[in-house]
Amino acid sequence: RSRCLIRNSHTFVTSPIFYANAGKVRSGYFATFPNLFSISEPHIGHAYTAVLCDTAYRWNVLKNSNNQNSDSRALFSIGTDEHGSKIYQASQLAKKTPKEFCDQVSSKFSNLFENLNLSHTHFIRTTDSKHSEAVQTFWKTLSSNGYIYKSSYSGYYSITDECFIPENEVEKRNDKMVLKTTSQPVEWIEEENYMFRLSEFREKVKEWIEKTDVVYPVKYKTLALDSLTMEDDLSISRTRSRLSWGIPVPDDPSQTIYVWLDALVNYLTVSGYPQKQFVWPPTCQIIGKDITKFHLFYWPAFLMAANLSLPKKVFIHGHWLVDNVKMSKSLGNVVNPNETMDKFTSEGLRYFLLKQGNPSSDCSFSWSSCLEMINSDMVNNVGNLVNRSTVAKINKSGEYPKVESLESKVKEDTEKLMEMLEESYEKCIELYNEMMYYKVIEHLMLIMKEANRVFQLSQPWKETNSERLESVLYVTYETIRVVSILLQPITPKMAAFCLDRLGVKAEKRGLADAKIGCYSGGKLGKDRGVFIERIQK
Ligand code: ME8
Repeated sequence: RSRCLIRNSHTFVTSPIFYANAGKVRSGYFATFPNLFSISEPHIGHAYTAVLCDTAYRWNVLKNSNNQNSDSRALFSIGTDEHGSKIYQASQLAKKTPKEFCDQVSSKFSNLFENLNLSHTHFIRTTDSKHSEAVQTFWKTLSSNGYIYKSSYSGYYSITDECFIPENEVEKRNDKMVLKTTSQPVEWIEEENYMFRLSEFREKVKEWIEKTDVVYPVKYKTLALDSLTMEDDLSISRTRSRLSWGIPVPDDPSQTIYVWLDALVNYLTVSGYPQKQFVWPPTCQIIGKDITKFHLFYWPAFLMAANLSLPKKVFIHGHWLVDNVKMSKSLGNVVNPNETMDKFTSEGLRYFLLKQGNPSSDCSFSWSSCLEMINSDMVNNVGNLVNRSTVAKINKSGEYPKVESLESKVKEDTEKLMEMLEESYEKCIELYNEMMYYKVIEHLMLIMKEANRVFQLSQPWKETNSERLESVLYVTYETIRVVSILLQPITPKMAAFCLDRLGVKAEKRGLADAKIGCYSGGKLGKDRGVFIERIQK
């Protein structure tokens, strides 16, 4: 069947799908979960991945608000990864059927995403029937293109990571074979199953990683290239008697499809595949560094084998620690994002994760730095200025003034601020495109700081000269307006609150409006008090 792919300038951002037991052990940072915190709760690292994806997506939508001709199709997918031995075992421990167990954990993730105010267009579960259909069609394509064969396979398998482990990465400890790096047990598997001709793609994938700028930030190129070294062909099925919780191989129900093949195809399922038309390829796939091999070796190899185009960008991020130490059961320090939001609000948590989160390194969560950051940036730097400059006592007419030329004293005082504002448009576009959100925030907060300084210096509450007062208010509102428009992908609710207060209409919040002087003024919006109260220790 011929397929018509859509290859225009669509936006298609993907998040990894989260294991429905939420408890993967990650290179030393996350051991198992503490008693207080059940094994099936999403944690702060998951919240970070999700918020990063949401901001990438919101940025692309904002950017395209400038471009009338751009393809309006915009997809953002996220969801839960529900098949495999690990989930099956977790369901047994919880004394539930695998489906009941997955329903419960999956809804915890979808609640978290709602609380975080994510704007995803697709929430996928790998137990959806539409997904089984996509996986089986994809399998048949790989098979008819000659990349699948049957063979007897033997090797070590890690259930925690759901992948095969080469012999040089395991060792015997207390009579048990374990992974050298994480001490997780591995099991020996010997069975007939289906193999994918992965080795045929190694060179092509290597060239793709080396010659394009698909891997971002660039420092992760080495990690991506290192992950290409070890594999021979890849076993892509298990006998059904050993693994029944998964999608059956088409035309051979005695075998179950390997969970990573199943999971990776989720990106195709949400695109509309295997229908005639589907949105392809993803424009930005965001992943944590621990799943690099799967996304930058297996995935492009599968796509090449199926004659489908490769993702345009794969963005990799580091891991979260707590107070600079690993989260672990013994330390009892795993951070639950819902508890964090109870204290700091969802916008507060989004803001903290994106400001503290430098994708190129591991990041540290701390309650005290979260509190300080929110109080100093969101409450003081942004919130206070919005309130102080809009109160009726200072702005008696309730108008957003339109000033053609600034009063001379104000002009002098705001020279630096105006310069910063003028630069901010290009600068933020560049930083957003690089997905360096913490730098966007730093940049915008410096502008707000300068606006606060000027406001304080001008003492508008004492001002009797109306021209001067109008000029100060004008510059202050322009700063808040431009900064808020540019903050929309990061803290959408706070940005909307500020823009509402200034009376800026919804259709005047596009990227093109984020320039000083392009607003025609008007009535301020209602005074709705403060956006976020000072957070107490
Ligand atoms: O790997 N800090 O699922 P997962 C930052 N189902 N990010 C973290 C983190 C931490 N401490 N812990 C986890 C899987 N993550 C597969 C994906 S996609 C086809 C299948 C991130 O629930 C992790 O890096 O173990 C990954 O990107 C995401 O959460 C899901 O992890």
